[in-house]
Amino acid sequence: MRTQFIIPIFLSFHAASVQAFECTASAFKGLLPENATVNFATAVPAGGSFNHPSPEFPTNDTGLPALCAVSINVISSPESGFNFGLFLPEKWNNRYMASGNGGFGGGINWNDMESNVLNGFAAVSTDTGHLSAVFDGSWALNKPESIIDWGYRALHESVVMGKQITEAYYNCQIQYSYYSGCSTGGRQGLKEVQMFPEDFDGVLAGAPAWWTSHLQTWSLEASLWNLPVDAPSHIPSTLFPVIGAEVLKQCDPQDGLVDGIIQDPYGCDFYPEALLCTPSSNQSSCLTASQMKTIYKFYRDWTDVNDTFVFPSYPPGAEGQYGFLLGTESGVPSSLGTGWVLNFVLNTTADIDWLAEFDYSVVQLGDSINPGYANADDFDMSPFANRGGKLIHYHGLSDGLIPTGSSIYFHNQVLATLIPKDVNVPDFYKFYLVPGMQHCQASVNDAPWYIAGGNQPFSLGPTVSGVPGFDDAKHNALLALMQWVEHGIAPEEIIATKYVNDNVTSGVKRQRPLCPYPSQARYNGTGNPNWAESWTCEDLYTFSLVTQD
Ligand SMILES: *[C@@H]1O[C@H](CO)[C@@H](O)[C@H](O)[C@H]1NC(C)=O
Ligand SMILES: *[C@@H]1O[C@H](CO)[C@@H](O)[C@H](O)[C@H]1NC(C)=O
Ligand SMILES: *[C@@H]1O[C@H](CO)[C@@H](O)[C@H](O)[C@H]1NC(C)=O
Ligand SMILES: *[C@@H]1O[C@H](CO)[C@@H](O)[C@H](O)[C@H]1NC(C)=O
Ligand SMILES: *[C@@H]1O[C@H](CO)[C@@H](O)[C@H](O)[C@H]1NC(C)=O
Ligand SMILES: *[C@@H]1O[C@H](CO)[C@@H](O)[C@H](O)[C@H]1NC(C)=O
Ligand SMILES: *[C@@H]1O[C@H](CO)[C@@H](O)[C@H](O)[C@H]1NC(C)=O
Ligand SMILES: [Ca+2]
Repeated sequence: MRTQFIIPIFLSFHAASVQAFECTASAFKGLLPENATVNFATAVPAGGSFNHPSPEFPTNDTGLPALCAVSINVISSPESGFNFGLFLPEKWNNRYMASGNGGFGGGINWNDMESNVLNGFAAVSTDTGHLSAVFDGSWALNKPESIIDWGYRALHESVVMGKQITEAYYNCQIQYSYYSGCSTGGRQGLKEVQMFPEDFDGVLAGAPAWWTSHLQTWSLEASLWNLPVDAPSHIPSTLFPVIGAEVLKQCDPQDGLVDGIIQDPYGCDFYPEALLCTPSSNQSSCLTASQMKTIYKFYRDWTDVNDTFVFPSYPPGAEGQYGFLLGTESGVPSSLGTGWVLNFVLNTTADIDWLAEFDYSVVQLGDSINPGYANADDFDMSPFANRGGKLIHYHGLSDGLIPTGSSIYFHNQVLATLIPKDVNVPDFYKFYLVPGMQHCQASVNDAPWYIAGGNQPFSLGPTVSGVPGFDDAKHNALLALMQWVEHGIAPEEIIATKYVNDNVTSGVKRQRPLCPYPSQARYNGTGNPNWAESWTCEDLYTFSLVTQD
């Protein structure tokens, strides 16, 4: 039988104190400093909808609990400003929760705010100072102040002002403050930990786009490896599933169980030459020797002039999603790369011949400018650790947008920075890899991925919150974080869930533990592999030395 872990639920729906004022714009106005104005304040009844779609978050909220929805505009410089939103629920759990954004997108994340307000949090999010879709960076052209808002300022200022408004509204202090976000949202969380360690007691950061100046240029470089489309080395996107099938065939069994899931893709000994065309091969499902050279680039770290490490590779197993960047049939490289170089670094609308003109010097220029101070690369997170802050970081191992290796690299840099300072890193920072999970959510071959991280609940439906059926600190990464912050109980394994067809009403397909890095889940050889208890976290790096003599 499935073990039910009995963990106290901390989300007590404590009735809030008497409200100090009504949910009207004029009531909020009195609380604001001179640089801020109220866009609106609207009472939403229980079961109500909230329709403020943006290019980044086009989906409306439905089935909300009774709350006060507030939107505030803040002037951040003579030429820039941002908006933030608050959901202040009638039944408040005395906690505050901020959500993040994605890519270059701009919009208040009312969607994740709904997931959070359903659990009783006072929820906050910012549009980061502009409106745009996730892949569109054109807003940044010659807007250095807006880039700073996107880089870190809008979130921090929103969090601080939002806290003051929340405490005034309930006439009661916030007990704990949290953050949860993925992708750019993960970067925003790490940036907060590094620059403003007082803002949050706990941060849940997924698939962080933390190394902006290298990640965006890697997106461009990886596109260019597969261009031009008429080069013999070009791999058409119709071959990606063929490569993915060969990766799965080779790497799935190497973890000890053939189940469609690659537990350790970077540890897989992948032999791509198995894909080479022979004269008798089906010529539409094999690779030429020229195409093989492109494959080698995909699965190797990007190193450049003087063997400098620039960025890690995709993990084998991300082929289902890497078409986002490499499906370059149009001949146009990824806008995640070109959009950043043009609008954030070079400040130009010039028509650039990327194959001829892009090289490592652009990465170096981006590093030296560090637009908006967006890079979350201050690995000395000891101020956050010293104030008792807790960080949970996770990344899918089939992420085809942000190579998982960049999170591994981040984690290792933190160790290299803090171990010599005698900081016990696992006391404040836990890192989890999620086998089979794609970018932030969803997975290949029904791999368990759901831990109620940033973006995840809303992706399963507007009224989904927590981990339906298993809403405890063993399965819900946010509850694990809260238990760590509020009760000092550190998470070890976190059990990820896959619902049948990602439909929470259809029951559970599989569950499997995610293990604190570098340990990995191993099938214990007996028991139903779809059950978490048939798996054990093994520390593969603990071994005893055998000495000769
Ligand atoms: C969201 O609400 C807006 C404003 O009421 C409406 O125009 C739009 O059609 C809604 N979108 C969806 C997907 O329902
Ligand atoms: C707005 O004004 C307040 C109060 O003076 C200040 O603390 C805050 O930093 C300002 N926000 C921005 C974005 O300039
Ligand atoms: C050749 O490979 C393609 C792509 O995988 C597949 O659709 C097709 O059915 C194969 N043809 C034969 C004769 O097996
Ligand atoms: C590569 O190394 C050479 C010799 O040390 C140095 O002059 C050059 O600046 C280096 N190039 C880069 C891009 O770092
Ligand atoms: C682009 O603009 C930013 C902000 O004004 C500046 O720091 C940067 O140096 C500019 N880039 C170039 C290549 O001049
Ligand atoms: C989820 O499953 C339920 C019941 O099986 C069904 O009614 C519902 O339409 C499904 N939802 C989606 C989004 O497919
Ligand atoms: C393996 O899993 C089975 C079924 O869940 C369980 O009964 C057994 O104790 C486990 N064995 C080990 C060695 O952990
Ligand atoms: Ca496997």
